[in-house]
Amino acid sequence: MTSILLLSGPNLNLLGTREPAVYGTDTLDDHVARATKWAASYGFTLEHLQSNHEGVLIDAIHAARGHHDAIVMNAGAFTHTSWAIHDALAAFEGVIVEVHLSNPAAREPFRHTSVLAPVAHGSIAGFGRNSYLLGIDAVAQLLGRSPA
Ligand code: CA2
Repeated sequence: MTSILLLSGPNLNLLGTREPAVYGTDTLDDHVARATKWAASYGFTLEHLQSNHEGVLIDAIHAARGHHDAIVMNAGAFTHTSWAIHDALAAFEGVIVEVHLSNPAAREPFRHTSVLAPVAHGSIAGFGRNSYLLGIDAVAQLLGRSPA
């Protein structure tokens, strides 16, 4: 069965508690629950990990090799800075989709660059609570799958 690893980076555990105008009112648990159901509609399983620590995310990417078919990742602010996550993702042989709730290109200049985008198959940004679902749609399309 196709298995997706959903990774959430720093501060995303705060979703739903602050900045609703930027990130919406859903909690991370809400997003994960919806993403899990959406993945199941394709027959995919989904495992989620959130960490505020770069090394924990890197270890999870390494552990995904041979265990997951795809990584959907919202790396939070590590998106703009972490060449270490870039290198870890580059060593993953499956599908990689970068996801953002907001549209970083429309925000502060430091958010305009993603150092992860070059090693992702593609990026979804700016669709709020639908961004994670669109990320799963992208995995399905890349794997040639349609809803069950
Ligand atoms: O739009 C996204 O999904 C981001 O990845 C979110 C990151 C930000 O650094 C990226 O530029 C874009 C930040 C996540 C922080 O989330 C919070 C949620 C509630 C309260 C405070 C932070």
